[in-house]
Amino acid sequence: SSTTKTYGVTPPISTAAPTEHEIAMNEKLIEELKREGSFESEAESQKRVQVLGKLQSLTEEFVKTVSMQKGMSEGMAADAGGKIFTFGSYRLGVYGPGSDIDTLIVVPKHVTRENFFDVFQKLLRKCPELDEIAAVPDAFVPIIKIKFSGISVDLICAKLDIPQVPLSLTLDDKNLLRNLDEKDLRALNGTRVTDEILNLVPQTIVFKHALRAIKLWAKRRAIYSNVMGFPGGVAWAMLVARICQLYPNAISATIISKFFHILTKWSWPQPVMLKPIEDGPLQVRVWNPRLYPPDRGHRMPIITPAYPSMCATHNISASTQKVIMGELSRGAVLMDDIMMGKKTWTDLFAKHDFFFRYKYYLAVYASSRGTAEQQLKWSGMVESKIRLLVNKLEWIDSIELAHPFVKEFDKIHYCADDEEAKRVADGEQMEGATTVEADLEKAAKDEETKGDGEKTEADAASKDEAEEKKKIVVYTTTFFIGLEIKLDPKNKQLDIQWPCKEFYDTCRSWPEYDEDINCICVRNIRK
Ligand code: 3AT
Ligand code: MN
Ligand code: MN
Repeated sequence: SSTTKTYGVTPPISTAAPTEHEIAMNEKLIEELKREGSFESEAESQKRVQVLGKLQSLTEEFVKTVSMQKGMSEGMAADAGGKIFTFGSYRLGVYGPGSDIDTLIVVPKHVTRENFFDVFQKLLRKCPELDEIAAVPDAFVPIIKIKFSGISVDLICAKLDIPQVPLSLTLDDKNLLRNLDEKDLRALNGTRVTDEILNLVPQTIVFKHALRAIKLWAKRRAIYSNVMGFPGGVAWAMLVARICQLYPNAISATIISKFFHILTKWSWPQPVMLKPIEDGPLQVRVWNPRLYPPDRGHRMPIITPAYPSMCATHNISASTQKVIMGELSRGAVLMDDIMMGKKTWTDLFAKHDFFFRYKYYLAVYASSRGTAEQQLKWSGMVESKIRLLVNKLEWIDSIELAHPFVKEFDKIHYCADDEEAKRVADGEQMEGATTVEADLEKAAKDEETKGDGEKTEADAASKDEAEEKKKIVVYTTTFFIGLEIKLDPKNKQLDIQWPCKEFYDTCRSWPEYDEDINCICVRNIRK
């Protein structure tokens, strides 16, 4: 079906229908996506639908229980309702076999977040389908993570200022946001943004297949990670959606080709938007570079469509922008060859060469002498600061590019004594133990052999019995940064003391930092 409606902030570039050749290329694309394991089986998808059905019933039971506890009659309590929504890859229709279901539970005003962690959690624990459960009530977005009938589900909760939440409720009305606290607003945002994106694309199927391809490409090229300063899932979705708006009748293969060509020529920092930015009823900031100086610093702004609009790519730095633009150019060249039959889709999805591309690398070692849990928290905190280190490195004259790798590498070491533990934590060279060079090489190998975006089990440095008897356990997480250097011929020294010092100070100012447990250090490697 062809459409002439205008989607987005400018008229379409072309409303042409696909050619036979484009249709054939599209079929090849779907075949390739299937080969890559992008789609889940029909049976598995059915299971997801059943899980969601069960979660909807549990939500109604939850709201009813709390309502009756608060003195409502059974009839009124049942009418209080409760409804689940989804967001993330499941809602966008781009989920694969390993994806979770990101689920939002919306409750009426008399049901609290405390009730969610108490009453709802108890209901979940009574279900025979429940395999695992972990509640994180003090997270930025409070969450219950479960495995249910073998499927991972992220559950978040939002309370609206209305007495009843009927099944017919939609979340598009921005007046629903009145009188909510920040946590409720954050919980609602994911669903409101994904719903809007889907409403703003001309053909959902075309969008979904194109987004599957772009996500696969971005993961393979190692440019998919919001924390590390690349676009994340929502940002990539909005970019694909914008191209769909510009070619409303095109097929996915064409959208992908246009994606690379349009985005390489885009006059950044002109923002990518799916609709005009709206004003609304809250006292909150809406993205506006004319009003807010920090918004002027966004290099590749991609703006969320739901009120209050925000920039989904504020983490992009000068370096990661260069890397992204390089990948987009590669894509544009390849797409021309693919469309002409000189290359195939497989070539587009080829793996990155991060570990071979640079002569200089930095290895950031975050380590704990303690429990795996302590290391998880510490390394997560350090990960969130890598961008700051990258920004500081960019200030050094001789550093042309500081390219953070999107994934970290975990290891467990069994050490005989204090001295060994200290050296391991520092990523120091020593006989029989780890060296930075060896770690880099191992990371390169791991990347070649492992699947996309898969987080792997921490490697034990040594597994034989004698080693395991060693008393001290040290967990290390290593982050790599590739450096492009242009050394001053008069002063052939690379001095990164200042950025590292600043980075150490930031990490060590973490409230839970304990110098007997946590260690942070940066080492450089010249290949
Ligand atoms: P998968 O198919 O699940 O791998 P996804 O795009 O659904 O891909 P996630 O489930 O990790 O990815 O995230 C879904 C959304 O949840 C994306 C973002 O809006 C929100 N989100 C994820 N992680 C965080 C976080 N740490 N803080 C805030 N929001 C988050
Ligand atoms: Mn998800
Ligand atoms: Mn999730």
